[in-house]
Amino acid sequence: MSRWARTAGLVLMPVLLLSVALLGCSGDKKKGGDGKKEDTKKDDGEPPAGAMTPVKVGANSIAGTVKLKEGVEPDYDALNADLKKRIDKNTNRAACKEAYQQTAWIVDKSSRGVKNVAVWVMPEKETEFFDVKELAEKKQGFEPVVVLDQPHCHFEPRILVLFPGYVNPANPGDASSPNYLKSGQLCYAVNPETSISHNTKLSIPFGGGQDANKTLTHSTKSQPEKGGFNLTAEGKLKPYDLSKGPIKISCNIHDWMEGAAWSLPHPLGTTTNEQGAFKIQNVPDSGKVRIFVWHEKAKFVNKGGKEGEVIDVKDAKQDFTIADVK
Ligand SMILES: [Cu+2]
Repeated sequence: MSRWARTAGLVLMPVLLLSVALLGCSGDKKKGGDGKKEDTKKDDGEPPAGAMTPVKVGANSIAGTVKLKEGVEPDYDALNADLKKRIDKNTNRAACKEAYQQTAWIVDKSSRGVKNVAVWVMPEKETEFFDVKELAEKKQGFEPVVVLDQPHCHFEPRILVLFPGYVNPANPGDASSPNYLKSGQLCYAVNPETSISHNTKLSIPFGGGQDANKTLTHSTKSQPEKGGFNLTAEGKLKPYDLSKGPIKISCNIHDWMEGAAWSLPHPLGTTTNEQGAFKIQNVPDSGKVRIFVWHEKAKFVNKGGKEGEVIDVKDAKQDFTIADVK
C-alpha cells in the first residue's frame, strides 16, 4: 500500500467508524432503516461531496502563445553573473563552458515568445477528473518516453510536463485520495558526456513519489534505457496536488543546474516552443476547464494564479503575456 493510501486510511478510519455509528443511530428512525443513502446523496442529484466525477476528453484543442511584455527585460547580466560565480568554483568548469550562458529566460527576439513555459488544463471543479483511460491504453496524446538530456552541464529541456498516471474511472476514489493507474510513460535522465559525471536529483512534493538521486554514467538520448536514470521508476512518480509546486530537478555535482517537472493526472499539458507557442490536444468538446501557465522565474502568469484560470473550451485561442519577471 502506498504512503498516501496509508495516510488516507489513518485519517479516514476514525471518520468512517464515526459515520457507521451515526448511521446506525439515525437509520433506526427512518422507514426501512436505509439511512446510508439519504446521508450520502443530496436531493438535487448532486454527487456526495468528495466523490469524483469523470469528464470526457474530446477532439478539441487549445493553442496560443506566451510572450514577454514589450519593455520588460529579465536581468540577463545578473543571471549570467550568478552562473559564472558558481561555475568558476567547479573543477568541471572548462568542460562546462557552454553553461555560462543563462537559459532560464529564452525569449525570441522578434516575436517575444518565451520558451519552456509549462501550460496545462484541469477540469473546472476539484471533484472532477479527465477520463483518459482510453488515451493511456492507446498511448495517444503523449510521448511514451521523455528524455531529460544534460549537454554541457545544463538540463535540456529545463521544464518537463509529465503524465505518470491517471484516475481510474472504474474506481476513482475520492477527491482527497484519488485512485491512480500508471500511464506507462517513462522519463529518463541521460548523461551524454563521457568525461563528466552528473548526480541527477529529484525533490518531489508530498504525494508525488519519493526523492531520488543517482550518479549518471555515459548514456544517450537515442537509447535512454541503457544506463539512463529511470526517473519514473526511481522517483515512483505519480500525479499529486499541483498547488504544492513542481518537482525540482538538480545536480549534486553542479549546483547551477536547475530544472522542474509537473506531474499531471492526464496528458493535457505541454511546454512552449522557441516562439512561445503551445498546443494542448484532447480537450473536452464542451464546458469549462482551468488553464495553468507557469514559468520557472515568473511563476503562474494566468489569472487566478495557482488556482488556474477558468476558460470555456470554445475559446480555443489563448494568449498570455508575462508582465513581471520577478
Ligand atoms: Cu551535473
